[in-house]
Amino acid sequence: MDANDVIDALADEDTVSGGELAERFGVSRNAVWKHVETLREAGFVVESTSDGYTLEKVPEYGGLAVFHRLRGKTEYVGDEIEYHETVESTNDIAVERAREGVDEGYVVLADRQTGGRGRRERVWESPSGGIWTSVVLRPSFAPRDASLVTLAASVGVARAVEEEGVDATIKWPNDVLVGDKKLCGILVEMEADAESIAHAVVGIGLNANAAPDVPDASPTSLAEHVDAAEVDRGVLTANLLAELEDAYELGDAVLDEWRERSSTLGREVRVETPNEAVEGTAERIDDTGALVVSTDDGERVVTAGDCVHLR
Ligand code: BT5
Repeated sequence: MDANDVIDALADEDTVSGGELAERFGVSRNAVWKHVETLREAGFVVESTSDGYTLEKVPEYGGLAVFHRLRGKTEYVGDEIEYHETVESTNDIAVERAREGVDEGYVVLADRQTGGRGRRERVWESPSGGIWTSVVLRPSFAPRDASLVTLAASVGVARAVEEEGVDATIKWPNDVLVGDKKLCGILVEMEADAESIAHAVVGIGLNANAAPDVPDASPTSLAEHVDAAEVDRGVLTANLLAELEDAYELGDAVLDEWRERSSTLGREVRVETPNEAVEGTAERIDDTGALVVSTDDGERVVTAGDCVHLR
């Protein structure tokens, strides 16, 4: 039994006594009380009367708050959410947990990162107010289809943003944009051998309530595009995790939805790969997620790089 079980019980029933919970989970009343205290420390208001415990208020953010909002929306993503106020990088922690053997769907969430990472060791600004999270997945598909994880993540984020009433598009490979500004970046880190993927850590950074100052980029936050003064990060994170699981479950069918949501296809682009820059029209993505660019010298297939939308 843990605090998540108490959340489940209190969310389903108006009032539950400590004795009943103790019996249900085969633990002592004192153990139940300790879990209730954990909830209170996390900002839950739990009334205690002679009839038992009643959940009066759920805090806006935190691991348990997101767990509460996620109930019933997923099969396995978010069953366990490790929350920290401040971390260097949620991806670092999630990779460590994945190596330790946590189950698929384990989530690391932080209010703020001091060493957030982008691709190619770039800095990801992660002040308080954003959503900084990493999910451990254990894909059963072959390593050559690994990019499906990345594509699914961007589709999941775009859907969750849409549920806030904001149109988002995906810039190849997996930036989520509002207009032409970057709302969200995704960093997937995998460990695989020739036959199978041991784990994939999907790191998602979404500027919810504040767009940090990034001199070399033009970030935006979701708050800039909604009517309310603030985005409810608890609700948004829960929706995001639910949509991530759903998009991931699509397997290669996610390619079609990615194409529909893409603002890159059909555009003039410059893709900077580690070795060169490829300029032309973004024609399509192939079944491995690679971008096919039609250039003056014919078609080029780009598997990784930074894409700039030219016009
Ligand atoms: C990405 O890299 O877009 C992937 C970002 C992944 C961040 C998440 S947060 C949770 C998890 N834990 C981590 O440590 N990382 C993941 P890339 O495509 O390389 O873009 C990086 C570039 O985006 C930087 O060089 C800046 O120009 C710009 N940038 C930095 N912070 C930003 C922000 N908060 N919003 C928008 N753009 C930003």
